Amino acid sequence: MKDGDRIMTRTALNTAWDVLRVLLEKENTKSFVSGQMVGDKLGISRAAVGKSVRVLRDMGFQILSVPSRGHRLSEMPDLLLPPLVENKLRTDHFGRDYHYYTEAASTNVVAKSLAPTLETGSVVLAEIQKQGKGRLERIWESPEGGIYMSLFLRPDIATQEVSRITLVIGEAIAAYLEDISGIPAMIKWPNDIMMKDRKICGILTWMDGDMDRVNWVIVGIGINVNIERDYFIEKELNTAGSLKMLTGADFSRVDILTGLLGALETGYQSFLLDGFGKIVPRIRLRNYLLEKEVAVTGPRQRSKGICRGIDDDGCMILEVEGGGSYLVTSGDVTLRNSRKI
Ligand code: BT5
Repeated sequence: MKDGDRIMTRTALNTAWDVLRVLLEKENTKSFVSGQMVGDKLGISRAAVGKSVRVLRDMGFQILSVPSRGHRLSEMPDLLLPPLVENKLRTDHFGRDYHYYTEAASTNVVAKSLAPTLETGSVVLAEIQKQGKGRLERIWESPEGGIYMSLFLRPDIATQEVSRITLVIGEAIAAYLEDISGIPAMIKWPNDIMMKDRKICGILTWMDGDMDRVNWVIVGIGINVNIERDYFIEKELNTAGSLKMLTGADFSRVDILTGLLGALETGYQSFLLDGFGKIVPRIRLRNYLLEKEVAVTGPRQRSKGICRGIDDDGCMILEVEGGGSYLVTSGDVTLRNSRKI
């Protein structure tokens, strides 16, 4: 993305996206459409259409323009622009209200600031994040080539149930990533998705509510898609991985984003309609920590033991050293004796 778009007004961008929408219409991808026709459709001048075409070219679109015939889209950059996402989205709600940024400090922070105006299924997405957040003030590195989004939800559930949403979303992400890559995807309780022992995706859930009711939940999702191995080496993220690194292939982020939003919508609806109990067995099958030695750091304590499973409420069953087991409701889990890879 060029610097130009940062100083470009929203209106110019919105017009460019409208022109792109027309060029994306089925019949117009196969043949030329005249500037006059595009202009008439949008109620703008031919010159304004020409300007939008130049804006789109600057973003990386290849558009053939032939005098007396018009314009035709020939190649598209892998950007998550609203018209490209709309074009492939097959959901009822998720992603229909879509807030796109070429760059943001953190999409969770943006979503929080927009909260009063957002609804269930609203998505805030940025191509890169400058201050991507992990849990406990940690950093989520967010270079070009990843997907950084915050999904906004207004679930009618009790505050104690919010942590289940992280697991429900995690299960849907894991199943989807496994499906498209052919590589098994596991959930490292409570918020990481692991493939081939590498962290491919992290989830950061924020909520607002009181003792009785949840006002909103923001599920921040970061997925490493087309990020090179060298990037992780440079950042000393020894156990991070990307789909590209594990498969050797480049993925279409638009396809992943839109497909994933479909999977997330289905998973979330099933959670609301059928209940968490229906999803727990699938979460258990993807338990990356099962029978592994772990250290859990909670708000007040640190315990060591072996993960013996996940209970019906989504808590981790920890068998502690010296016998006895207890349920961990939240916390930060590290693998003991794990090799840096
Ligand atoms: C997480 O935290 O894994 C939650 C990450 C959530 C990121 C999304 S992106 C969209 C939304 N907006 C935000 O600002 N955040 C959310 P945690 O479990 O605390 O893990 C953080 C740790 O993961 C770091 O301390 C690093 O060790 C490692 N890490 C950082 N960047 C990574 C990356 N790109 N890939 C894999 N591991 C990474």
